[in-house]
Amino acid sequence: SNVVSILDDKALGRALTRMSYEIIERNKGTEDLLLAGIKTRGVFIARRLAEKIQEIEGAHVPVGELDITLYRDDRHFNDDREEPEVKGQDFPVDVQGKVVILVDDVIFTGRTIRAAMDAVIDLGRPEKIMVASLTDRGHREIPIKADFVGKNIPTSKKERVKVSMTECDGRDAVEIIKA
Ligand code: 3GP
Ligand code: 5GP
Ligand code: MG
Repeated sequence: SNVVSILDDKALGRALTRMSYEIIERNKGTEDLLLAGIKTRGVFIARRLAEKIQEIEGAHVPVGELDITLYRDDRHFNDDREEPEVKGQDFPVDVQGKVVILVDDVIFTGRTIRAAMDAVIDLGRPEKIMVASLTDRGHREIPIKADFVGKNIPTSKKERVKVSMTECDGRDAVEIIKA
């Protein structure tokens, strides 16, 4: 088959639980944390992390949303591709002085995270920006790394990582779609 299962619902849940503990440990608690989910699935992942942090620490961590999309779908096959574009943001609190954790489902070239960093810095001066991604498929084109990763997935450039979240896909799963 051209579909390979990487994480089932239980494994995906455990990965998010581990990431939640790592976020708390690295920040010595939850003070000044702000999770910024990148639409679409990054927002659901950010909300799940916030729920788990609430269960673990009994602390409320606000979740904001960043809407970053590309001009074209074929960018990965086009040398003349365009950069990710920030369409908007919705933050419940000021980013000033906050530890802003950008949250996405897949990190690939790193260009989406770069655009997200620009958008956050435009809003104010965060104390720190960190990156959490459910998966890292490699192939970075700029020097950006994720601080918290659910699963590293070595891929070829032609393969696709399929992330399904119950909130929008009816189930939790990570799969590789072979080219
Ligand atoms: P997301 O909004 O939840 O991240 O880009 C729109 C959707 O297409 C994304 O959902 C993502 O899951 C999916 N997708 C699959 N392959 C790619 C890719 O190579 N680039 C981008 N930008 N999106 C991809
Ligand atoms: P980057 O900007 O790092 O190249 O890609 C990050 C964004 O592109 C993520 O938000 C993700 O939605 C999308 N993306 C890139 N490659 C994949 C992939 O293989 N699968 C999925 N689901 N999304 C991808
Ligand atoms: Mg994404």
